[in-house]
Amino acid sequence: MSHVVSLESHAGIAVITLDNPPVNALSTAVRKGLLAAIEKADAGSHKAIVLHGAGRVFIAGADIREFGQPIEDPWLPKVLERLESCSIPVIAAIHGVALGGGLETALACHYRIADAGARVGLPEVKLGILPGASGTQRTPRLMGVQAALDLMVSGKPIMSRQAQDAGLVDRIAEGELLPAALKWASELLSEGSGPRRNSDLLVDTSKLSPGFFEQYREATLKATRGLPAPQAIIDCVEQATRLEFTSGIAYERERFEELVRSPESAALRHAFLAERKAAKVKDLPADTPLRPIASVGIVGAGTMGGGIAMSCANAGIPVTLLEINQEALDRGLAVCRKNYERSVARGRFTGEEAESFMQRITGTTNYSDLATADLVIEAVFEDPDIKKTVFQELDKVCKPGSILATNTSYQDVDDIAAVTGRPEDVLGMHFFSPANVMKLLEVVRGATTADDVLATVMKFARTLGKVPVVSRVCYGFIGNRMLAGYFREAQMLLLEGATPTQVDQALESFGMAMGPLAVSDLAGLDVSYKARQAIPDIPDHPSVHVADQLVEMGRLGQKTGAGYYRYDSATRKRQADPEVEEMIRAEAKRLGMAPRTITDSEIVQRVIYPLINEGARILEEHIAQRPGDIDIVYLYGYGFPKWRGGPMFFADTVGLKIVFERICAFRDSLERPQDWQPAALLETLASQGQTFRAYQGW
Ligand code: HSC
Repeated sequence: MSHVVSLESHAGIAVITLDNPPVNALSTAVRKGLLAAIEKADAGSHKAIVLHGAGRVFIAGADIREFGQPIEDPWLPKVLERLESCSIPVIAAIHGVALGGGLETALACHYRIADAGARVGLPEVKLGILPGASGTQRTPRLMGVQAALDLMVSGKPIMSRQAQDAGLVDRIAEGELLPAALKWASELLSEGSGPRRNSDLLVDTSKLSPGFFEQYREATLKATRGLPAPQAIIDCVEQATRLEFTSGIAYERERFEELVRSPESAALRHAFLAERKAAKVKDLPADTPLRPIASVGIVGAGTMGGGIAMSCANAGIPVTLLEINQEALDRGLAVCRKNYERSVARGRFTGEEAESFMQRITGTTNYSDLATADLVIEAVFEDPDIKKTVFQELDKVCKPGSILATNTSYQDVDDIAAVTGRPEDVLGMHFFSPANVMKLLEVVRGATTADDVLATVMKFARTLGKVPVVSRVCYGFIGNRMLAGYFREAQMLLLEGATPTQVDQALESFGMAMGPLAVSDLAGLDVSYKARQAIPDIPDHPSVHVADQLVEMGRLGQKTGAGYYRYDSATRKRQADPEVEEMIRAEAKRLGMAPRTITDSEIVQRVIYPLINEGARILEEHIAQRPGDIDIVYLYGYGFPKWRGGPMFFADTVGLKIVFERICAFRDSLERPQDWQPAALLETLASQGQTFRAYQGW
């Protein structure tokens, strides 16, 4: 029929197979092929149709890469209308996943059978859009208003049994799916059951309380920070309760088209594709061999080591956790246990699951117990000499071929590798705290890291459920290196006249999960203070004066109940503190800086543009592979709002020329021009009218 859709006959039943690897996305070719196959099957001598997918899934949805371009005919809603109108029964056979347009396709079929392990869902909201091929109109007809809203507003898939209970799936296949679907088709035919169109159903509104939609809207608005897609989904479902099917579809189409053009959707689609791209290393051949990782050793049972151990244990990997003495080891293991207990109390794991995870973590104080580990991750104190000593020990005891990783946030991975006799087996694995929760993993590729070591760790990161991004070696790698300017400007703004509350609120309104000063209080102001004290002859920079004084006043942040803010001991809620504001004014006066009124928009530019500028330098120096990789680091490790796509994507939406000119204006108007030198790459792209999106990197 077509290279992506085939039609075969099985004893009078037409089997239409979609074969568009890797996930049977509904690209133009698939839609064309499917429409042609439906027409042929319906017009011929077939008695029923079974629709299924080749490969690992039924259909993962519309082809995300086609959004943002003119949609070619036939549109999916048209294909599905034709599918539903078939004069013979059509059965969807679902395995793997039926997501987005994939589930909408299944819902347009007359009957649905699924594998017990299949998942179905409408995750469009995560891409800033709504189900645009009848999903908002069909789901409330089949599963009721509340359940349909929950499915679409959360975007979370459900298992096929849950879908069966909810009315989305009719049967769970026993044994192999396709034979079960064919058998069911024969049964339906022998019973005389014909097409069953859910567009003929009415939405049941009998159980809806008065004001239901208003209440749902309000609750969603708070939970989704006012993003447009969830609200549009609610509007569509409300219309489904009022309009007949075809008018509901027309309304859904209108709202879909509005959303697909929105900047939020463009950013979320970018984030989806950039995340998958980041997992690929440009110069590694696809067939690079992988080393097996069946066991992991971790050196250091502190916050990071314990978190990494839990992350491995949760993924089914046995861990040996090493500490310097029994007391420190017991403390580390007790923290892991407590964290698991907390997860059980929150309902994240069952008690048995938590116990089985804990069983996978074995403690030791003896390096020789790490001898057989396939991967050892060092997570000791951030001191280069201590780290080097650990690597010398590991080099002595670990079997040949085991991968040795450092969880350093700043140190030179090449220097660490050089103390071993096997620098090719060494690389950085920079986890983010808490390591059992945070998804980002910066994989630091040293100058001598072997290809198979890098490829193995990239794959292993996915096994842990992490989002890996490759960074070359530099101080702070991608994420922390960029932070320097971000924090510098947040602190300079205080001296120039802004309050901590104003700075943090401006950035939180921009969408950051937490403002930079509140983040500093959370992390502990003493951490960076000690790091500064440890650098001999560190040049004085006024930006750290306030932070230094806070530490010297005993205000270390949340842990002491006071930092930039004062914290309520029960709720941990932050409150502005006049004592701090007075100290800031006194310090500014001492430095001869007169306070001025600063707008929220200047605050955002002053704090976010240094991220973009440093990101451009990181690209120039080939530290990051692509602008999208930098975005992923910020989305998954630093609380940058996903709906803005990351700092580099955000720069494109502002326009690189505008960003560049503003950076130059800050250079020319602020006291420290050396802090605002524009990156050469930014200047080049701005002058060429280019975007980071189009920049291919190295
Ligand atoms: C949608 O369906 C909108 C509808 O309502 C229709 C609207 C029509 C309106 C018409 C006009 C009115 N497209 O994640 P993985 C690629 S929106 C293209 O690493 P896994 C992915 O990029 C869509 N490509 O694998 C990667 O490519 P690479 C709603 C897609 O096993 C490869 O597949 N659906 C794609 O960890 C492997 O992906 C979704 O949001 C797609 N839809 O997870 C589902 N989906 O090899 C999104 C995947 O080149 N997808 N790719 O790197 C997923 O959640 C996951 O990919 C899976 C697989 C769970 C499917």
